[in-house]
Amino acid sequence: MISMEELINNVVNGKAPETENITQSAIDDGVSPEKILTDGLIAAMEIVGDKFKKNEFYVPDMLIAARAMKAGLKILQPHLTATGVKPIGTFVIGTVKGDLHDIGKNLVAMMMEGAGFKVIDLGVDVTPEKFVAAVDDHQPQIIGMSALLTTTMVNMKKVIEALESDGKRNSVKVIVGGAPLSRNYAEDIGADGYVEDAAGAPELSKKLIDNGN
Ligand code: B1M
Repeated sequence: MISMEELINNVVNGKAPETENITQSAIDDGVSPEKILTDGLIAAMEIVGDKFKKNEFYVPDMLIAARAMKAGLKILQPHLTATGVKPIGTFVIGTVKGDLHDIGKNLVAMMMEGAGFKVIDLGVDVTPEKFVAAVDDHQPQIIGMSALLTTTMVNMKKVIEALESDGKRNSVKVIVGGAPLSRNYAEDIGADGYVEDAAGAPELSKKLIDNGN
């Protein structure tokens, strides 16, 4: 039986092929995808972050750990997302300008897809102009923004302001998330909702769509 400790060690040490194999073995052993995600992959990134803070890890170490985590996520993806479901709405997501962290954003995208949303992923380092253009192009019900840095979370407000000055703010709900954020911060910048983890994004989005009708 695969242990979560083994999975964590391989992610922390940036071993992508091993992470992929262990994730697959855990699935084969009947471990739930949610447990593998939370107690394995996400737990590993917390350790990586702590090591970075203590100067035991540097940027390249974070990068290879992220690559290993993504290898595990690739195996988990089909187990976390449903297929063939008629879209219940369109969701545009991106990591805000200046920010290159994409694992949390990718997870939110996966969860939303799994819940039956059509997902348009704008990627990382997304400018306010790109978010506004995506509203024109895709007419989403919800926009999601992710930020992992205290220096970039301020750019979420700029997106909301850009939507306002373009007359689009009332046509779309905005949800935000990411480690440095809080519910208060989300309210302060005028977002419609905040969720602490990716798993909460579909429920919040459905609630916002229902309230909007
Ligand atoms: Co960076 N990094 N990083 N990093 N990195 C953090 C975020 C940091 C906390 C590390 C630390 O100091 N302990 C720190 C930020 C400090 C701060 O501002 N408070 C930091 C720093 C400083 C930096 C650089 C500035 C380092 C440097 O260059 N000196 C640099 C910035 C680059 C840039 O973006 N411009 C940098 C670079 C990088 C890498 C590129 C090397 C790499 C990212 C690779 C990638 O994403 N492809 C990286 C990594 C891997 C991390 C840590 C270790 C892990 C992040 C992660 O993927 N976590 C991170 C430390 C940590 O978080 N423990 C750290 C797992 C992921 C699942 O969690 O993204 O939080 P997270 O998503 C969560 C929730 O936040 C939520 O759902 C997820 C859980 O279900 N969520 C949402 C996220 N977005 C959401 C949106 C929603 C809803 C929920 O709705 C729309």
